[in-house]
Amino acid sequence: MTDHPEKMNGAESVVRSLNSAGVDVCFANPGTSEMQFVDALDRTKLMRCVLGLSEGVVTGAADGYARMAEKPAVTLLHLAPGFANAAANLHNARKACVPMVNLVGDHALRHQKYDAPLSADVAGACAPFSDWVHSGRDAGSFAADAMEALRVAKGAPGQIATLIAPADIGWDEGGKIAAESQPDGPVPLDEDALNNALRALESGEKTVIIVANSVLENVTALNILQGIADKTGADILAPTSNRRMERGLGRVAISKIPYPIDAALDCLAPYSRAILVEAVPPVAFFAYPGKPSLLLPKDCDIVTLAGLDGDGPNALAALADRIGAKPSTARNTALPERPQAGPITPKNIAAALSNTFPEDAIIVDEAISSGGDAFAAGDSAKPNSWLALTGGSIGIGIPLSTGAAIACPDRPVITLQADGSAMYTIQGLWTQAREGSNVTTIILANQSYEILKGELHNVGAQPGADALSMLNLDRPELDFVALARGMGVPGRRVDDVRDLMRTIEEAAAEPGPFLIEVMI
Ligand SMILES: Cc1ncc(C[n+]2csc(CCOP(=O)(O)OP(=O)(O)O)c2C)c(N)n1
Repeated sequence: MTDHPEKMNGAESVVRSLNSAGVDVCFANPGTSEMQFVDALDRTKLMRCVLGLSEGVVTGAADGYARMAEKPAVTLLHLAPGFANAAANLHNARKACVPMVNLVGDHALRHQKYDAPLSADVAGACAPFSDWVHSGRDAGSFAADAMEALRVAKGAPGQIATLIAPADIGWDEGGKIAAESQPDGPVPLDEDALNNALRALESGEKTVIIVANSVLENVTALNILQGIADKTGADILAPTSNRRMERGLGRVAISKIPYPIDAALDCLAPYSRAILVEAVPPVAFFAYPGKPSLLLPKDCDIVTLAGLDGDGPNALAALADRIGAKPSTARNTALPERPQAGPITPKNIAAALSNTFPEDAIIVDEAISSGGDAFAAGDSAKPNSWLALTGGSIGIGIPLSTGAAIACPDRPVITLQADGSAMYTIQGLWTQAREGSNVTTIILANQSYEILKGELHNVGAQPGADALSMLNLDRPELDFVALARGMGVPGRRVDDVRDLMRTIEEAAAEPGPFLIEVMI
């Protein structure tokens, strides 16, 4: 810690200013151009520094942290190549409107013209994965830049703000503490939209209310929403992928629009009216020959009651008020029977999981092709927070759990993790071991890129040996228990459903991480 504030360097002014605004964790994978940050973090001891052994772990963990801590996460990354490794999970965070500030190191300003080995267009690399990119110019204004990044990140909706940090402005003296400033609040409710939503509900036509983002995280808003549905007969749906849903016994159960294109079209076909609350018109993940891109019927009348930048819970409260709907007290109470011994199948997996998820668990869902069957477990389990892959960029599950566990050390975290996706960021297990996180990773080991087999069929292909060899992961066979052990995480392989349930219960009750490899 410096005794002479006038001698404080730029990096320290950033660390101190961010901390004074409530930032106390930094997810990092630093290099030489970030050493002044490493030094400032060490000297000030104001933040918990969490090391990820690849940048995809860093940004995925930051995302999980922000989703659960309900405040911005901060990352420290190494120039354009480090950022490139970080980008896939930043993409997921951006789709989820997660608030995040990235500090991305760059060469010292005077060094940039020489095209040194790690030189590249840092701003260009950051742009597609950030809502805001800015490069620091001098030590004296560096902390003010960081506070502007924080302000942007905290806006409605949450944003990805990337501040490029040339090495010399971090090590130069003259850093000045900067104060926090007010983020942009949500866009106020539009009275016309409210009237149009009311008209849709009173039309007598088949109406769906599609809700996302903060509505799904807010139990009170969900009760109000269910009250509106009860009073008007409207249906409720959530998008296919959501950053966080508050689910479980005693809470309103919300169905999602299915992922497979035909199921999604069938699900939305009945509606001639749709009301969107913190949501956009649903679009298919991919285009397919002869199938539409937009999922609602062509002639469906769509009202945006609150956009992504709106306040969904407030909009629903206003709507309920106008139609005189009371919050629903109807409760979801059905726990399925505990499965008997036998193989783990698509039929018994939801019952097995819902009977074993502990109270107040955080469930991270990167189950991919098993996701459709596993999803039901969240409604019949004890109350839980359910976090999903939001941008379709696989390799998020293990990092997301790691960050969620850091945000909520007293809550057990369970990861439903498809095997192929696990391999993108498997080294996140090491961070879980090092941080002593209570995360149980359930690897759904079908030894293939199973979902892509269906996608091959969807484009009309007849798979031959070469196609299948690009989709099978059994040559050589992955041994997840051995991989986990190598990173300090104990584990077990199971193939019996009763064994699975017992192992989840034991692992979640013990502190520290554990991995269960489920052969399906
Ligand atoms: C970053 C990224 N790379 C590649 C893909 C394409 N992709 C989508 S699903 C998938 C395979 C998923 O396999 P796995 O995780 O084992 O789940 P399963 O389908 O077997 O349940 C791949 C490679 C992607 N979505 N994101």
